[in-house]
Amino acid sequence: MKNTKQISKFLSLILRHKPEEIGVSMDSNGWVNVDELIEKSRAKNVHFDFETLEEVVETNDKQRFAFNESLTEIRANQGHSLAVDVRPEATVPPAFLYHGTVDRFLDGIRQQGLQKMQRQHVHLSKDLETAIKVASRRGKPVILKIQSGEMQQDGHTFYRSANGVWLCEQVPALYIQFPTDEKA
Ligand code: HQG
Repeated sequence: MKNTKQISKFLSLILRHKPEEIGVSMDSNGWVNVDELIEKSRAKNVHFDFETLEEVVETNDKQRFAFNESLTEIRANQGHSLAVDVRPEATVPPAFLYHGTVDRFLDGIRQQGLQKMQRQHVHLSKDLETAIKVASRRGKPVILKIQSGEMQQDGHTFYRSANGVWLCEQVPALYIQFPTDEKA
């Protein structure tokens, strides 16, 4: 009934370049109200409902769009010609997150905690599977359980990237649960 690709292209135009095309308001972080977007698009003869919008966000090959936590706002994740700040926003993390690494890094991590090394942030995941996959790039996975809830309460900031990766500046060793040492 509706072509998600066409809608995706239309959303790119509105959310990255020309919100004024349909007269929708956008805040300085690129967010647009979902109901307003649907309504004002309809007024310009572009018809889609919330379910279709959800489908476009979820299935988009390059994860071009994201909803806010409460699904009331939507924005493009990148590619703006408008001056908006689309850095991930600070978010309350789940109580625990995971980090997959390998044996040879454990001494360093015990001493300095998790550091961002060459990246902008330390990468953490909500599920074990992802952590295992990340670690497997380097060898036999060692999974660290991070007390992210407690960390956040103690004043550390967490971000969730558009593709679901959890990010932070560093993880002090005191918030890291190491697997029980099996060394004989
Ligand atoms: C380790 C891929 C010693 C850390 C994946 C990790 C992921 C320490 C390595 C994304 C340490 C850094 C991120 C310390 C941390 N001493 N070693 N104090 N602190 N390390 O690649 O998390 O392909 O920068 O355990 O999907 O492995 O880039 O981080 O093993 O999401 O799109 O130092 O990379 O995505 O390695 O992987 P990385 P990561 P992309």
